[in-house]
Amino acid sequence: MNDMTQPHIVKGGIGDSPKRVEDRRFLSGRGHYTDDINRPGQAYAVFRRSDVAHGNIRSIDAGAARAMPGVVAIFTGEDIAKAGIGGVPCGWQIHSKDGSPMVEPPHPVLAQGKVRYVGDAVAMVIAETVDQAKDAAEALVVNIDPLPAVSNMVAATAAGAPLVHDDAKGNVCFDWHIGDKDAVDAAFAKAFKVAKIDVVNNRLVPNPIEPRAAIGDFDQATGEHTLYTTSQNPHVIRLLMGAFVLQIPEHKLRVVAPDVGGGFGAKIFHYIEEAAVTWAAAQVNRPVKWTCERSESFITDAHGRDHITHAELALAEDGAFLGLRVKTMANLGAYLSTFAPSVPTYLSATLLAGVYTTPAIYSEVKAIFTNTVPVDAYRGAGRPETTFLLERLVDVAAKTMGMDRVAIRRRNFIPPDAYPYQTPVALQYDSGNHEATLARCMELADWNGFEARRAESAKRGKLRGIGMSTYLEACGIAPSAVAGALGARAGLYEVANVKVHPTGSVTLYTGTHSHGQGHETTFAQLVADQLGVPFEQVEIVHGDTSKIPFGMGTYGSRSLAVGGSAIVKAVDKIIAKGKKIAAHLMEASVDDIEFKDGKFTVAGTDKSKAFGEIALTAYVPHNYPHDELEPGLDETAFYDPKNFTFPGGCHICEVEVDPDTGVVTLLNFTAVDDIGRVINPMIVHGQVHGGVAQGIGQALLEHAIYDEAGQLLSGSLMDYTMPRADNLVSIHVGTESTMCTHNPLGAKGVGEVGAIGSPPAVINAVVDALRDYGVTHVDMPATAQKIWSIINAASPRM
Ligand code: MCN
Repeated sequence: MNDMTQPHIVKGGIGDSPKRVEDRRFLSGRGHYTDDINRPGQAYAVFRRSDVAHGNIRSIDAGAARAMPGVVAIFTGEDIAKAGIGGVPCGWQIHSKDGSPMVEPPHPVLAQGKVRYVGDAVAMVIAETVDQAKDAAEALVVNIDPLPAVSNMVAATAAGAPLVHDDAKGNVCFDWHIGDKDAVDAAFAKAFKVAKIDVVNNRLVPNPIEPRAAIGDFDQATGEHTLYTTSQNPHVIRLLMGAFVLQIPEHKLRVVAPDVGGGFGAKIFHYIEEAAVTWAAAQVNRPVKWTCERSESFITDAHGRDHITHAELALAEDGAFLGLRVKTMANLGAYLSTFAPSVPTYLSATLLAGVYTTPAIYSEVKAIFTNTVPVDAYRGAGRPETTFLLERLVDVAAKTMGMDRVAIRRRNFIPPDAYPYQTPVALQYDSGNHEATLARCMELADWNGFEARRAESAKRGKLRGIGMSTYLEACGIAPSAVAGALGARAGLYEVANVKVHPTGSVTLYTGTHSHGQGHETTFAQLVADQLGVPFEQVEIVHGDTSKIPFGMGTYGSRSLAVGGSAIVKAVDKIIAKGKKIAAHLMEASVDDIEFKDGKFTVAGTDKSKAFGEIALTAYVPHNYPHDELEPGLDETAFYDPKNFTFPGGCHICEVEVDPDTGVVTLLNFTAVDDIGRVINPMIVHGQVHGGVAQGIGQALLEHAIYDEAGQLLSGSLMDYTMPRADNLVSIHVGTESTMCTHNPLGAKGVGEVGAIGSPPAVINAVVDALRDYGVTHVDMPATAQKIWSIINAASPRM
């Protein structure tokens, strides 16, 4: 393979920061999103949804609604059942401690018999216009006998709690564990001190700018179905929907995910609406379009996080971590979403070593059904939860031991020469240098000058705090063998098809999907750099199953490390074929042909052929050895990574708390991340900025709150606070690279690091600001009301 690890920056190549190619259309209003697509003769779907969290459907009377103007069709769960349509499947299977498989209730496309959360779809109305469909949906007479609901994990696991699914006793989906319990018990038996913490990882609503949308289209003449959908994952949607839900053979099902206005994880999954419009289009023989409204998104897009964890850390007299014991309850909501079981388990508990040499770790996870929207991966998925837990616990451990927060981290860091490092919880990290990222971040954030700044704030009556997190995450999901062993129902390799056109321009077809990450730019840089063609001559195509051989989509910061490596592999094949053509043209041995800077040269001579000439020869093959070489220059490669990639780093946050109001103001945020080789520094900085903004949102503002009856109280942007510009600060970003050792790029993922590293840095800063009040922990979000109450409870102000 190409040696990609030697830095050599050319214009538009690796390491350069050309402006994002895609921004021309986004900034000039020419983005083309699912809702911009209109098919001739299309009708509109609206879903009637349950307004109770739990209940038996007694009857649905569609008589009057059917007679309303413009109504084309009305379907209920009974129609879906009659048509033999399966439930939406889960992509992972987890086994409980006793070996029994997780309880996996089918998620029907439209509710059958029972509703299980507010937002559960009970009927689909199709009409000539959206308004007509809405009116008819409202006119449906839906009789639901309400049942007692469980809207949080404490209620769901209480004795005698109502069951969300009859076969999930105690509402437990699975009860899983990892690590060596005996070794951990032994570590605690010899501990000098034990640090303990209880943490609630707050439930989040994803809120991408573009709400979900889906259009089903059916061509009676060919029997072909097309689904246009806002998805990060078109091939996997085709696989799940075609094979499991609608039983449509893949060659008759095309899934197109055009421009997507942000996903943050919420658009990885296969949702019931996608299957519903695809099926309905064939029933009514017209395209059927559904566009989600914002309030509907709140109660139908998979939510994120929602873990409750108790953890204990055994410490030696010198501050060494001896053992870690963790117990987590994870809310899965009412049904299993596509990736849900993997989030609290393999994406979370396997990271419990963090950046530390803790020799013994044991973790238990109980996954719980509740009468709430399904919960699944949200930017970082499992890794923010573990990082928050660990980095808060390490601060508590420092306090327990009377040690400095930096010193205790340094005492326990995995040293650079210990890599590759085998953790006690399955993962083997390939590279990292935690001291380097820590030192650089402390310098950029002026950690050592903090106490003077705190004294200055005190003079103004403000409480100033500083906090850090030193994190590591696993991304580049995933080696197929590992994913398979961990319960994934598909391997997670990636595909690239590189087509060189006769005049030397290139189209790259990739199985990943860009929905804000800038792949059209960075992937073009990759190809341009390797082939020595101008960056502007490379075009990237993604998001259409009819154009791309296969793909596993974009999530888990996998696109560069896995998809980019597939690109390198395909380009290597192009170069190998180009060398054969060049050898033929220059009457030399293939072994003597070198390829560099867009030229094929006979080694040791000045004889060379430009890449464009070879491309033309490949397609217009006069004097071509047809017995040895097929015409064309078009190669496909599949890349299955050997391991995850392990980005890490240090984030430092500085805040000021107003003791009179409890308002937390961010003063400074610094992130130094190790993401291996960087393709486009500007895009990488943007990814870190975006991720940190999301982490700050979780730490200070966002919270999905259900009442006891299962109503989402924070179900609109009036009640659910997304971070706005004035909640943020200018974020200082640095990179400090150790190369990934197992992919040809040396690159690690960056898409989630900001959301993973930042929440504990913010809360550690808030707790530090409150140090004089004896506060040891603050659950997220650290709202003004919460902080004001803490301050007033600690020392009532008159
Ligand atoms: N990159 C780079 N050098 C590196 C690593 C990455 O130049 N060493 C570039 C990549 O080429 C790519 C971008 O940075 O252009 C992100 O790459 P990567 O880390 O591979 O992440 P993915 O492209 O797979 O994106 C997924 C990740 C996830 S999981 C979520 S969630 C997320 C995110 O990216 N959602 C986003 N970033 C988002 N950004 C936007 N604007 N919108 C979302 O919905």
